[in-house]
Amino acid sequence: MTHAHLTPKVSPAVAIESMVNIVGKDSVLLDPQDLKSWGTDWTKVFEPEPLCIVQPKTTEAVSKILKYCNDNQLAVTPSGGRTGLCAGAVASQGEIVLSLHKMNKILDVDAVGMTITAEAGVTTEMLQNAAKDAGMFFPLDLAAKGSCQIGGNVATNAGGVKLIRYGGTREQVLGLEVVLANGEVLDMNVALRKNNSGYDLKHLFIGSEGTLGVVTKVVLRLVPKPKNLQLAIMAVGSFTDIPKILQTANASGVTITAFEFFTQVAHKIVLKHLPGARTPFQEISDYYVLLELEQAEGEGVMENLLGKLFDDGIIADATIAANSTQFKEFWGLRENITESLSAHGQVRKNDISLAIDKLEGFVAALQQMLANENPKDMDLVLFGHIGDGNLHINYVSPKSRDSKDFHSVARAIEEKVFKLLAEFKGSISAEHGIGLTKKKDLHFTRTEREVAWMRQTKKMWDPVGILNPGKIFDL
Ligand code: 2HG
Ligand code: ZN
Repeated sequence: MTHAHLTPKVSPAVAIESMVNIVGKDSVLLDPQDLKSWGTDWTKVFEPEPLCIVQPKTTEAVSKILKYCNDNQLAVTPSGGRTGLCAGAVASQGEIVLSLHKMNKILDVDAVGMTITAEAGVTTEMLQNAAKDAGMFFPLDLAAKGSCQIGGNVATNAGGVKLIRYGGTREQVLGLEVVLANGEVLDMNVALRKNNSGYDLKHLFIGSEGTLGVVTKVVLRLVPKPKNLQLAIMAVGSFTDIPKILQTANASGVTITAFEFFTQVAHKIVLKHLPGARTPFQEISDYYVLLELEQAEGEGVMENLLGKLFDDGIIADATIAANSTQFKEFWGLRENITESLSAHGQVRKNDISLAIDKLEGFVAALQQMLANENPKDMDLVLFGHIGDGNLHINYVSPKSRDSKDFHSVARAIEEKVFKLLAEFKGSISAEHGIGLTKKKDLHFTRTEREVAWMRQTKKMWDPVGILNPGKIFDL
């Protein structure tokens, strides 16, 4: 299988041999098991079928690989930690998977300029640890941090749990080195905080899902270590109270570092599947909010805020993490939702966003719509980075249910959700991207003219169309 617009000029065997000539035998994987696991991401709905997996160790090798593929019209799927949730790194049509995981060196930590420079295959957690060792903080934080790689974070403009305080990946990137489809190495690597000298091209590659170039090196900003972090988990009776908590917290002048929520059903599923998980509450509640904030030593900022929320009747119950073990436990109740849902059943995912002031109206309309639908054998699990207006909706059915039937029922509801979302001017993807799974829904969020300009942009940077073909939109 190949992509319709690409007619390879060489046979598969010759293409593989050429890859071996560039990176060596040890760095080209052909074993069926390897093809299966390196050819897919966490989406798991497409059958992986890559031609081979190539693992270069240098930018120069990436350049040679892309030049060869461009000259010979071979499709390439760039690959990071493969933790994506919309099939952006899936190779199901004979693509060459270009894995950056052997380019995994931290090149520099600058404590004065507060920057860190790394190759694309470095994991997010390695960056966090390196920043910590140097007395600073790398603020990108997501549940997949142990596996996902900074090149993939950049390519998908990953969001995560600290976006409310520090911004997403885009806000952390100061410089990039990118290899273009024709093999040209584009150096946009100057680590300046201010640089208004013409178009800032690096931003085009951030969030482009590997369709415009391959990220090989990244310069990121670091920030001072946050002050003494406080974490509270709150039980809330109605969704409408959640924006009120945010509003009260903002009005009291605290520095929020995370504001997450999940529903009762999400909580129950985590308690069932996460070994050792416990609920901090006596009574079950419809919604839970996790609030993390900074406070100076000895200040009672969190206590005061919770006191006010109780007095105003906004929250029903709350607990503050008393030590680092509890801190991890509370975060675990949120961060393990995705894995617990996968263990629990078959899952279809939405990752939507709305302006904060539209959240309440949208969720009320959504709940009304779902009450009318009342789908059999299906839970709709809501959670997410609600402080940024990012709502994850997961449709979950028992594993025993026929998968086709599950997806067709879930799809019918999903379409209604997207239509409603468009009325509220929201986005069908807040942070996970479009990849393969959400291509057909791009029109809910982007105008025809926007997509036309996206296509023009793609044609300019990758005229042959070898880079991650079929992702975001078809050519
Ligand atoms: C999270 O916020 C991730 O935990 C995954 O973005 C969300 O599984 C999901 O839908
Ligand atoms: Zn998320």
